Amino acid sequence: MTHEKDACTRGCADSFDYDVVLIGAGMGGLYQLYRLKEAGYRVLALEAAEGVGGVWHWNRYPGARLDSEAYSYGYTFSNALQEEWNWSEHFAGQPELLRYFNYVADRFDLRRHIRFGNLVTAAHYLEDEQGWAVTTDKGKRYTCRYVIAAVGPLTLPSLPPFPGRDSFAGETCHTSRWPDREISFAGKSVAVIGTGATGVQVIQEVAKTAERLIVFQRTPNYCAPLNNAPIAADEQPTLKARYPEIAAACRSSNGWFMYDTDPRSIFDLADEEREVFLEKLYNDPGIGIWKANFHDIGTDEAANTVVSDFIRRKIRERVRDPDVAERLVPKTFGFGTRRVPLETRYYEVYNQANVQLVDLTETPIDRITPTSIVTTGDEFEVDMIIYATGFDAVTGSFNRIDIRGVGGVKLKDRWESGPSTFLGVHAAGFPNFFMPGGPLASLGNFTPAMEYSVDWVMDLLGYMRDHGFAYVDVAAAAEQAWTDLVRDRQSGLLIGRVKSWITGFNSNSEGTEEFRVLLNTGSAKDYRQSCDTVRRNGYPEFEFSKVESPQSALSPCLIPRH
Ligand code: N01
Repeated sequence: MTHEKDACTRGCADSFDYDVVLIGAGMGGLYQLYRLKEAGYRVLALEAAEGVGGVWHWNRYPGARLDSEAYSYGYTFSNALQEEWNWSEHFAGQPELLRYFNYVADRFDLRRHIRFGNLVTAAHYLEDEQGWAVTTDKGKRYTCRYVIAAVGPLTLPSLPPFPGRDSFAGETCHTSRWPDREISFAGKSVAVIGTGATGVQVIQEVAKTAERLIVFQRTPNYCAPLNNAPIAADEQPTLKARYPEIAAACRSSNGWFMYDTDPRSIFDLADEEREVFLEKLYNDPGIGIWKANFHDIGTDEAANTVVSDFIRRKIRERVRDPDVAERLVPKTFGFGTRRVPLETRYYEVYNQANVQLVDLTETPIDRITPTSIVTTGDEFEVDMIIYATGFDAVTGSFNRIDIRGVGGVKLKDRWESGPSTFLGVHAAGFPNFFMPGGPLASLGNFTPAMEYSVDWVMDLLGYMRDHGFAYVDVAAAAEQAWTDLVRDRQSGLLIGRVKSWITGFNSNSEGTEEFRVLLNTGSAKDYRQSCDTVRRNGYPEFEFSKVESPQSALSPCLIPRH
């Protein structure tokens, strides 16, 4: 175990190596790092990957692409950045996003604060020092006053434990660990397992060149067109003039998107008007069909059925073979109660002669052999298997770290029957530990949501600095009340009754056979209101204290330089 300390050039008396150890240099982590650096904290970011970008670093699979408008997903903290960066498409692809995050890292000189290739394995609270010790898989150990875990909700891949899985002799890829090299599908028989948002994107791409594509589907989804288009050079100025308005819309909407739920009931409209409304959303760019739809489709079965039937009809119109179409039509849950994948000619793929759909509800996968996938109905010889099987979502990225708070209590144990937090950021008994965008926080369009959450953390740190505090913990009662509130909110929504990663399913790991509340699936407006009230009232749910011994005195480095 080696020990490193960032040299403080301003004569700080703190015994910690850093003021803050930040875990993760993805989209949220980079913004957090920028804010900490600007505020004068001595910060070290630890990142498992060899580069920045988080999901956009790992999910390099062909077809990976945004489905929120790029200019609503890009950072808003710097006008200069917004002016300099021109998005080439309304819904940018993974290579462009990765370039963007690398540009941000360089533009704001963030890279020198990041140690890449360091997977954090443990974070232990040091009760005497009121700080933390963080260790990595490279044998490094760092001490700090605060830990900020920006580990992302969709980080840890979920791989089905099919018998014989590792015996497969051909190439195997999980979409979220796609290798950084060109993979050709030409002349190959390729299997894709999984038809979530990722599966849909990768299937569209593989179908273009594979000799044969076999899609193994367990649950069909309600997919809707992305309607992407390039952004012409002469469109940029008009678009950029709208950036402040777009940012404001994201920060005031229900799902952090640039459009908002329609406050009317679906039944306020006559049948023909409703059809025109839905048709428009279906043909508009982006995820408006889900996020700008009538408010009651998320709570009322009858309202939801109208939209579900609309999308079902579209699927049947687009897929030529009626038997295949029926297998692609969701029947056991309503529209928008699972994540709606956005697609580009996804359904037309099933009209191609080189594509075959295997319905795993009829014939489940029995085993994998060195050359094939064997279902209970058939054997499929393949050259390559692509697992688009999702993530151990939200808690997975925390649970893989040995996080211990006061009294050595493990966060993983505390969350055994589901995560419990205050505002998604704080856990009682884990002082000076923050999780921007963590479990039970409000997520949707990720960057605006993360910017809000990071700003929340910075405001709290600023409050502490202003009052000379160096210790903060949230009251257990406040955590419980928030957890109950989020559970209540979810139980009133149709989404809370359907199995998906959002409700804690599909992690292919043990102990996930019951519904869980992982995120604040209620309105982001309510979420912001809750956070704003706590801040405005002076954080009454928190316990603060000043440092107890001169040894652990507040570092002068916590005093901002400007
Ligand atoms: O993961 P998923 P994802 N046997 O969990 C199937 C974001 N995202 O990576 O539905 C057979 O949704 C599983 O089947 P079932 C977005 O938020 C964003 O696709 O559990 N099949 C399902 O079909 C999204 O929601 C973008 O029955 C198995 C699939 O694998 C989130 O990431 C793009 C199986 C997993 O679907 C996760 O999406 C992509 C098994 N044992 C993703 N285990 C953007 O556009 C799992 N499956 C920005």
